[in-house]
Amino acid sequence: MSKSRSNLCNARMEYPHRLPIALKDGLKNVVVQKGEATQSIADQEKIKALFPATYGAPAVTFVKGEAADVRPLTIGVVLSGGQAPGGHNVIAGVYDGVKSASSESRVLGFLNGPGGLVDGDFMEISDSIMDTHRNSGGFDLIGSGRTKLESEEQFKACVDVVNKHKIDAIVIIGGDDSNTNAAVLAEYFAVNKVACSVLGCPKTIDGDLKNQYIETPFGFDTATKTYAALVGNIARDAISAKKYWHFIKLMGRSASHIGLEVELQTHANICLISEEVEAKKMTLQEVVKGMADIVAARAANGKTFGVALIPEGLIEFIPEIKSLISELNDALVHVEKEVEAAVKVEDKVALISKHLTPNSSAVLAKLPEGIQAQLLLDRDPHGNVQVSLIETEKLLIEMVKNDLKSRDDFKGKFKALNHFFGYEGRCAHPSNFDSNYAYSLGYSAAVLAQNNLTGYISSVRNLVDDVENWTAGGIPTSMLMNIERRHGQDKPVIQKALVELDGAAFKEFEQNRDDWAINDDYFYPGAIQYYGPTEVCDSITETLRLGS
Ligand code: FBP
Repeated sequence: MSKSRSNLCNARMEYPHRLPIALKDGLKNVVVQKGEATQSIADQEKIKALFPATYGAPAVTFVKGEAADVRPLTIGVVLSGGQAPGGHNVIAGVYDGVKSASSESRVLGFLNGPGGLVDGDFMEISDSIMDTHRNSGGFDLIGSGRTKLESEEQFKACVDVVNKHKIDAIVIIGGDDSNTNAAVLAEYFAVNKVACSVLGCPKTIDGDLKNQYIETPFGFDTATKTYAALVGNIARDAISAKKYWHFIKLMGRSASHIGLEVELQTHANICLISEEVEAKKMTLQEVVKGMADIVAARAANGKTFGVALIPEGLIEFIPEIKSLISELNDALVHVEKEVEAAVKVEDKVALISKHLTPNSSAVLAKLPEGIQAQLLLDRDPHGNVQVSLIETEKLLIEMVKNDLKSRDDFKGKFKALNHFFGYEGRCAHPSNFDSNYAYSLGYSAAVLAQNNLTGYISSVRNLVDDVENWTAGGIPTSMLMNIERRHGQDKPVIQKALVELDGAAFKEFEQNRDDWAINDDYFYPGAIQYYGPTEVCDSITETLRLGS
């Protein structure tokens, strides 16, 4: 990174990331306290059978004390899945952690995701490389990827790499699918007596990797603050110009955590929550009618403008489309090649429809051609529909327009613009919160490695308090797992944490949404503040503050 390029970049490298009190004096002065044995979130018997060597281990907490076995460690780090602000700080935490145990410790960064681990493709991290990436956004230091680790061949290749380079631990920094990779690899190593720990760190802007031990994944704080700044700017433009409705799709995959958090930070007029749509079994037409009612009510008050937030995964939660997607996932396993080879969308639809129930086939037929094509696209390597490519915001604008046209009593104007905020937030410089949090997660992974724990994910808690009072430790990754259908098969995967409709964050939105829909109570949070008054710079997300 060139010194002359950006002052903020340079200034951020100097930001003194902070640690919880238990970790402050380095690995020589941390000991592990073991808690109760754990179990998986669901499907306990099946998960136990699939993870016999790593299942049920206790959650652990770190406390100050003289560590018994401190030795130089060689740790391999992998960045996996979508970018999230703070990734470089996890590596910095691992690096500083193992170096605090011994200056002979080494950190190897595997290139471009789990594929780099399989291929033995890595770079060694040095002081100077590390120092030019501290507190910076992006995953460009070593790159990322979405390779799924599942074949015997891949596992054997990992064993060879680990043995060849005498690696003591692999730390996989990723979301639900990547940490599933980590759990499966940990189990393989444990069963095959490979003396190398496999650990995870909870990363994802989506906010859906959490339980009582993981209060939030890193990246969510910065990404939501970045989107909230943009949404606030748009709201202010809307209320200034008074001529457009802005339909904004927000990244976040299945769960609506990002949409809900941005709504709480900005008070946009409409915010759809996919989990509510599913719980109320709403059809697409009902979702559209609800939006059109708000547009019409505002128009009746002379307000022909507004802001609507749409979660990226909405379409997957509309019950009829959810069933369609699940049938498509199973059917595509059999006719993927033929569907791919067909040039026209109508031919693709005709081919796949033969494998669908009459209901799903009818639902698919009614969707606009663009959405049909997007639903038939390749799944990602973990079997997920690529919802970021589905243009729900455009679909909703068209449908709301048609709904309003059909109303005799709607005399207003409806001019709508579409936006998609996703990639804009994934590589921002991490906020103070994410800088400290990601660094602490990495440091905790170093402690887990030093204590030969495997199949664990770093857990740093009490995040509503000052950093010093955060508690650090780890939980067995198997705690987060359940069985789900992927690529037409039942697989052990980490369960995505969805928005809880009885949680405090959703309740806060529910109590205020009618007011925010009609009255313009917009908040304009502005850009992320790195330096200045602590109540501004060190603020936490509304989701954490409200407690869900
Ligand atoms: P993960 O953190 O689970 O990898 O996903 C992050 C994410 O940004 C999702 O919100 C989004 O749907 C997806 O990645 C987009 O994937 P890609 O980067 O492959 O376009």
